[in-house]
Amino acid sequence: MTDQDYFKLAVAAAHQGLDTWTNPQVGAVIVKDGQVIATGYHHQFGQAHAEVDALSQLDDVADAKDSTVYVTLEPCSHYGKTPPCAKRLAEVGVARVVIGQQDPNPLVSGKGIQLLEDHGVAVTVLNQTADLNEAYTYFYQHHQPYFTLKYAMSLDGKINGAGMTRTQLTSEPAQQDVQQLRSRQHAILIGEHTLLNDDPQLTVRTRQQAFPPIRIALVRDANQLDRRLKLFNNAAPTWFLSETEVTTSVPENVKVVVRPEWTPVVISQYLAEQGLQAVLVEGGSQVQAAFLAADLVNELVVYVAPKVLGGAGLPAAVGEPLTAAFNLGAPTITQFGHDVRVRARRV
Ligand code: AOF
Ligand code: ZN
Repeated sequence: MTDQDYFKLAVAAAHQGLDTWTNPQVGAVIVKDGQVIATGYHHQFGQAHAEVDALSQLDDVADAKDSTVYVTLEPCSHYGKTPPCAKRLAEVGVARVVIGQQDPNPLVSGKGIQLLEDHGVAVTVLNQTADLNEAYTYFYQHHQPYFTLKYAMSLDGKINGAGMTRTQLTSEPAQQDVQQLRSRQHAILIGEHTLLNDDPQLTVRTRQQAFPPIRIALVRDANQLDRRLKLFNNAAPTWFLSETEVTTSVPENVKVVVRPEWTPVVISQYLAEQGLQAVLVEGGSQVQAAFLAADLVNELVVYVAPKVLGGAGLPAAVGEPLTAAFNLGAPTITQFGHDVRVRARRV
């Protein structure tokens, strides 16, 4: 087995951590004399980091002496919720650490590697984890959330049929995929029109999450909202970004934040301040266009259903003019039942 082979095992372990919100997914594998002697990962926000989880799998921690540790992210150097992992690895006497990427978090960045090297541990950085923790890395590099725009549309580019009710465009397999997509987000954001028209639940129904995504709706006046709207239920936290001060009391899971105007740039700044790294924008067409126009969209996930709705007045996927059209990178295309998913990233 090569470094690459062992490293792949660490990446696979990292993917098992589904509740790390808003910490990174990290996996670690300890190898000695060509044998994997322990595998670990970061299970949940606030719990043991991957390296320490792997060490805890050993009957005797002394077995880690002179081993090589493959870890997807630079071991940490700070006292946070747990003591520094780089120090722990040095203390148990590991000979070498192979790292997927340097930690973009300034608390750690480069300092974990330095600490290991200062203690005589050999370090190799592979720079190979672009797909893991994409939003985490983007957030620390750009100081704003990684926004994914998601919508479903007909073959003629419409997101809703006539009338004021929601049109179900895609079928069950695509809807299941949306649940997967939602489950990886820190927040799901919608505009007022979608809130009032669709009354969505915006929850992840496929699995119980320790930290479900925060449901965020843009509203002109939170006082005017009908308390029977599903976002008022306690299935997940809800934030209303309101342009009018609230004078009425709201349930415990609901927070109202007031600004004179919630433009995409103001929203992005606020959500970044709140530490939200991955935000899904789920409509409707004006909000989608506004985020595209503000050049804040990192990725588009578009489900195309084999339907033609027609109608000049129906809402289009991007409902407002964009000042500048732009190209995206090569898409990945996946079929879900009769529907097609197109995923494309900004380049
Ligand atoms: C993790 N899990 O396996 C590793 C992390 O909030 P704390 O104290 O748990 O620290 C979070 C930071 O620790 C995180 O941003 C990253 O810089 C570093 N490494 N974090 O949650 C892990 N290795
Ligand atoms: Zn750590």
